[in-house]
Amino acid sequence: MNSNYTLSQLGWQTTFQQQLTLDDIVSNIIARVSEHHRNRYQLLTEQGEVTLLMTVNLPAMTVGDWLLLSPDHQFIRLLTRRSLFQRKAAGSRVMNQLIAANIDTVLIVCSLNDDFNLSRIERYLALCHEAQVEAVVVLTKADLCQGSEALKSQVQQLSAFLVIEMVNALDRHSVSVLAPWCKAGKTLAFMGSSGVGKSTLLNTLLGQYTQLTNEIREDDSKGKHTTTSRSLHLMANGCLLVDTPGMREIQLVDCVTGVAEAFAEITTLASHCRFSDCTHNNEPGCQVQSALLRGDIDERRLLNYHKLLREQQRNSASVAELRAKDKIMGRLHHNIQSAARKYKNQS
Ligand SMILES: Nc1nc2c(ncn2[C@@H]2O[C@H](COP(=O)(O)OP(=O)(O)OP(=O)(O)O)[C@@H](O)[C@H]2O)c(=O)[nH]1
Ligand SMILES: [Mg+2]
Ligand SMILES: [Zn+2]
Repeated sequence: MNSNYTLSQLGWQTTFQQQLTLDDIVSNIIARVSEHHRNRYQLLTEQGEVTLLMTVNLPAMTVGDWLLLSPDHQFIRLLTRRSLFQRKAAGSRVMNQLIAANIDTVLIVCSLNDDFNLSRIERYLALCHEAQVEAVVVLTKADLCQGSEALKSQVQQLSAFLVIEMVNALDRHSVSVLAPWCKAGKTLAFMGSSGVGKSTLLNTLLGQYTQLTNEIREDDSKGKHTTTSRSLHLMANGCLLVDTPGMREIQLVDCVTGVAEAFAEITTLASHCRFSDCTHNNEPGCQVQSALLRGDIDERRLLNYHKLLREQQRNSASVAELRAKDKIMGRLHHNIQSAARKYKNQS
């Protein structure tokens, strides 16, 4: 990415400005994370591109973050985020992994082929609600699908308020339905499974083949995990786009509010159950079960609600436990260090 941009072109907003002193502005450099690699961050500043190597002293950061650098490009501090997306890191580790920060709108990308999955959309919606970020569902591969309207109405049933667009991500004219969100200074992020067309959408919006794309597997319509890192790109009209790798699993962590809001009608019903600790399984006076029996709520949706709530509880507990252990280890390390210093001074 060419890096001679002004701060407002990079998506600077007043909430960040308010966090700076006059001295910060005069003496230091403001930077935005544009790429997140295994051992370094790529940053964009008004003076050009800067590479920041990862060290233990740096806080966890992600694409979209704003930070302050000294004139010699040393990290000073991370600015408070407007929004943050995170998940439990894949595999057995119980740490959370940052996905993107300071996003204005998330495009939840889902294809209309065999990979179409309502429960996965609900999962992303929970993440968006938790981060308090507007979400738009983008259904791709409309050109390859016969029954696209029926699938769209299934998504609409998740929430009457949900904004859904159907596109052929390869076609500029078709993708122009996203124009209302592609505004100068706004940062949009694409999220969704591998192979759904996130990078294709981004390339079409940019008007150039910037991000590598790859055909999906023929046998099961799954993607090949073509994009492997997160990156920020600038559209000609000044809108900023974040491409993310398709995630095999986006396990929720610290997302209780997000789940409650993504399943608002179930949450409302649950608040009217006879028992305040109702598990909505078979308790008397359970409004959720009654609604299910009446056919007012869908069984798949209810099962997904239970699943996501349980998942986020389990992950949040493990992450909290790990943080507490880290804190104890940190304190222990500190005590050993100061004891060693004392000993050294005495001897
Ligand atoms: N016909 C058609 N093909 C599409 C559409 N969107 C994406 N594709 C194709 O789907 C394949 C996968 O697209 P990518 O953009 O690489 O998918 P991705 O979501 O970025 O995948 P990862 O980087 O692996 O997460 C490519 O061959 C695209 O050309 C669409 O709307 N219509
Ligand atoms: Mg991609
Ligand atoms: Zn109940």
